[in-house]
Amino acid sequence: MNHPIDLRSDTVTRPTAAMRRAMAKAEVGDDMFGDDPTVARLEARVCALTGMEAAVFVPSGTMANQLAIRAQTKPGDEIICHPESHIVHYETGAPAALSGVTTRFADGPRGTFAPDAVRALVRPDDQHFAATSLVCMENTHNRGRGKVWPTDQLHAVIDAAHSLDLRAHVDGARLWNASVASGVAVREILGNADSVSVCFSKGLGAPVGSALASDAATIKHARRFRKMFGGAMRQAGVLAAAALYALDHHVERLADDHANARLLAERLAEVPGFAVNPDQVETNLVYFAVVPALGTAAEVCGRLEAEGVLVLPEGEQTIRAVTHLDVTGEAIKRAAESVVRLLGR
Ligand code: TLP
Repeated sequence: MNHPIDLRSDTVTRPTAAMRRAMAKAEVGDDMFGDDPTVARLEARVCALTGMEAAVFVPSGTMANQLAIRAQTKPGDEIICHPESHIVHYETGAPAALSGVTTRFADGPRGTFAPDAVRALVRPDDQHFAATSLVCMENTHNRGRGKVWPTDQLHAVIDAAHSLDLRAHVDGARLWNASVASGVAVREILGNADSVSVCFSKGLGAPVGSALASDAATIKHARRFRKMFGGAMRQAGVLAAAALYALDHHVERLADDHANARLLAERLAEVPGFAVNPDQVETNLVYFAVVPALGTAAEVCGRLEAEGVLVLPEGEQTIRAVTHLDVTGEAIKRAAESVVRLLGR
């Protein structure tokens, strides 16, 4: 297999030559002494984009989410999340392990939920109960097949949280995709949210890096936990330079990834035994179900790998394909042809 078309995740992108040049030129210093000017520039940029007061650069989206939880809850508290959220599904039980909190599930279509779900789940102020302290939303929603939260609904959940004295966090690993797909600026999407995590290493194509943004007191608190969790870095300006380059050059082009995802879904919809609705492809994630007669998702992924197309099983019969910076429209067409050739008979 010479050049596999890698659709496993938008995390697989490699830094471009221009991004590497920006990294090589970065001014750096020891960030633990507050000496790295490029990290400072990135954090200021994140504040401007999100409308938040302060931000902290961290190695991963997982760390950004976990700092948000640790800094806005106390051990023994309860948080409200969608059952399919990344925080619940893919962060190795970290809310319990790192923050000592329990989780209640607000369910709803494709990773979204209604303000009423929050009202129904919040615990009364009574000595028997865990104190509910934080609501987490994810936009776009990964396991919700790249769903963009309707902005009004997101704001209504934030308002409901605030009226109940809860904080509201947005996992915005792919908030850039939500913004490009909806045409709504990131800060407008966030409205009155209390904190947001954003990633530079997904669709934006940076090799490493995420940020948590919030009010100054929360970020000050989060910096302590960043150190405690082992995520405080030194000459991190080389990484921040990649993130700044990505913000300057790789945001608008996410529209290409969204168009390619749709193209892929339209082609896959023609394969008998594949269930995918192209109209539901809002951003860069394509989830499709395969009928058992074609094999399990893992078996189908194995056969596709032999054809040079890498995708991920996301359940017994479900497969995820993700479009990104390193796959062109041409490559997507070739990937779709391989699938049709292999399975479309
Ligand atoms: N998601 C990864 C995997 O962990 C599943 C992927 O390939 O999609 N929030 C959301 C919504 C995410 O999708 C991810 C990564 C994260 C947080 C965590 O980011 P990292 O991988 O930087 O810890």
